[in-house]
Amino acid sequence: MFSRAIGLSLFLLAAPAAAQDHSQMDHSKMDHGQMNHDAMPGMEHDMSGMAHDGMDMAGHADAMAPMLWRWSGTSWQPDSAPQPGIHLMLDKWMTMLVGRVWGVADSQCGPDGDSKVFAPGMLMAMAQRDFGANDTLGLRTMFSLDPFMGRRGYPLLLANGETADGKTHLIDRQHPHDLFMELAATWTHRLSDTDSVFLYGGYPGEPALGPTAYMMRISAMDNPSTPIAHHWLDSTHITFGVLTAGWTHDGWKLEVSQFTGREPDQHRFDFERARFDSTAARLSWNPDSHWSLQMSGGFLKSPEQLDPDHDETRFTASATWYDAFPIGSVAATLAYGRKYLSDGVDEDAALLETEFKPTPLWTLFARAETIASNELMPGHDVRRAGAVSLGLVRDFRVADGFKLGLGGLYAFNFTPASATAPYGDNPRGAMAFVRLLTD
Ligand SMILES: [Cu+2]
Repeated sequence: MFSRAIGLSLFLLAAPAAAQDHSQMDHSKMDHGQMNHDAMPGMEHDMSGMAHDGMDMAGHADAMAPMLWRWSGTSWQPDSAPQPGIHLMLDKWMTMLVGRVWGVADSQCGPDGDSKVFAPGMLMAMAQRDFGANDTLGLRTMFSLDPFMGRRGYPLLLANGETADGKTHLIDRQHPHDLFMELAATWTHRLSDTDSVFLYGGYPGEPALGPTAYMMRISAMDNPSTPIAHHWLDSTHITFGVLTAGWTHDGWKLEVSQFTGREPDQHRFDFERARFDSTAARLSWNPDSHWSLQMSGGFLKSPEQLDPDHDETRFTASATWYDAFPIGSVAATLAYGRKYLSDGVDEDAALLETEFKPTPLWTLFARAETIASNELMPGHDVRRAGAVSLGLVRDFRVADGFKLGLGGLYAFNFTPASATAPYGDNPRGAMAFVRLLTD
């Protein structure tokens, strides 16, 4: 009953947000022409030398080649979303460095809770250059500091997915990510002012499935915690072997990936066998500079190391919105994911998250999630659970291009009755953190 109440309250939360966002969308269409001013602040000068003439008119940087892959994999976010990072021109190469290192003190309450101090983080370096008027090569590397926290990751009530020992499911803990999160190259060929085609290869890389991975998602960047819905939405972001072909037309993108279905194993420093046995397709649409929508579906061959006989069919849909107002900037994502396992299990998850920055040095963030999982229950019974978290960060500028932040978050968890793990009466979680990041 509790889980139904959560599902309903999420829906009630999401519906007015969606309605409100819709009115915002009409408004934002009117200032479509302003896109280039709020897109990628700090990069306008670098961009201008390389931008193609059609860019101002079309208003979709992605379709026009420069900085094609600003986020994880080949995913899109709103064109107006600013990307923090250090941008440099090195001869003909446009380069960008993004880094975030956290120190987190984590405490999860209840019998299955635990405490830990750990240091997650990510570093991303990308470079791209044009060849002639119509071709662009992009290279990207993305590293995670997670493996240094140990194979059991960190305590996070209701998190489930992957394994620490190759034998048991990791439950109520978030697994560490692999050291090599993305080593990828893209080749983009521009066909006209509005059309381009591209090829993307990653080992590891991210297939065309799901929204932008949470660590690069504009509505989640300031939250040190992984969404418990991660394995229903964007968990394929580290895949050992991805090949994607796509076509962009103005604000539309259609892409197809062939990739390795198996999730990374518990050895987080290594490279794993590329199998290219799974397929995904994604349709993305940026109707204006403030919105990014996607629908995607995939067939994953034997994704689970602990359940290798079963395949998965996944469907996701998401909408991300970003806008800047006199009182501050707002980013939000509403996402839904559903997994159909070949043994008949049907599980879904929904997420609504938002970040509000009244000034560049203050961030308020919130996330509400619901998951239906078969790993939280004995006998693999699918049960619903949920979490709502709220957080705050205060940043300080410590050097040119760098910010140091202090923050915290508090999470309320809604646990299934008679779950495998005893959760107690107050399944809450809290994190206090310090972080250093590129601005
Ligand atoms: Cu992940």
